[in-house]
Amino acid sequence: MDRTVRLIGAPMDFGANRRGVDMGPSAIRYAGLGDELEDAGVACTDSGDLLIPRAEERDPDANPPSSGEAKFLLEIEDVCSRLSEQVAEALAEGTTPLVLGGDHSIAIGTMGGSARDADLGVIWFDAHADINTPETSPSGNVHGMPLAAALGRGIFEEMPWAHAPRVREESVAYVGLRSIDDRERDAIRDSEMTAFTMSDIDERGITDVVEDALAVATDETDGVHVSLDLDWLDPKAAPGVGTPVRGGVTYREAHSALEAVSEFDEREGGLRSMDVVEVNPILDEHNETATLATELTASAFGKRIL
Ligand code: Z70
Ligand code: MN
Ligand code: MN
Ligand code: MN
Repeated sequence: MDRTVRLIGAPMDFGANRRGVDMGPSAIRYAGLGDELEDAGVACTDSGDLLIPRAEERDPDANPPSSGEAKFLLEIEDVCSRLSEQVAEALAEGTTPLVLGGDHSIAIGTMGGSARDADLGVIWFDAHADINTPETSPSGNVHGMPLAAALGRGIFEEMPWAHAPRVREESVAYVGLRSIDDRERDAIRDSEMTAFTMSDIDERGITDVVEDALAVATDETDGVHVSLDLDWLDPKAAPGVGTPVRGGVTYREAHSALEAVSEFDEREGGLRSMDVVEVNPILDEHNETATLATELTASAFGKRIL
């Protein structure tokens, strides 16, 4: 396939309460992402990193009262607005944006740019639902809110910068949920989103679940955004994440899932954008989690054993 992937680093940790994910883009590049992608048969260009202020220089609570309890929301707005421009530009130039996080709040920018000129389906590989709003969040951490922001839920309705204009609830599928707040559970039940939990994977196997998720995300859309939070995996496979949650997918299941993404892509040409988030090199062991992030990304873009 003639594809050029454009790497965009977003070394931002404003959305998480554990420092360290700002080093994710370096760790992932150091693990050899460019070479892995070339092995997968795609060309790769690198736009470098977005410039991000240091959290130490900022006041997490310097938000207008209208933004509620969301820490560093002004900084996140600034970074995600710039990211959204770069993602839209990459697509306009015929390349596929691959955004390296950073915490999961960067997905607000990726989806915003990717859904500007296309109806976008979303597959959310994550232990967490990330559907809190500033009103429902127990922590105030925006990495628990990016899907709510993109969909304009709650107070985010009044923040157009956060919206992914052409993502509909019906086109969003979660895969691998296992840590959901009560109010998030209610939000999912009252929504049109599709949620596959770890129990679904236990019962049906990863391949079937991912096929169903792809069917949801491709139905009446122009392309799919894949958001890969490394805490989706079991901490045994991915120790270097801010909030490890036991009972996640295995190394093999993760590979099959992302290979299924690329097989669909070969059939329909529909992987439009991707982000890889929440790698925390400070908590990692010998860059294992960044290396895994690299391998899984290569799988999504078509790398095979044989
Ligand atoms: C919880 C919250 C969370 C990580 C997202 C946790 C959110 N639901 N944690 N990603 N690692 O605070 O909103
Ligand atoms: Mn997440
Ligand atoms: Mn998560
Ligand atoms: Mn692979």
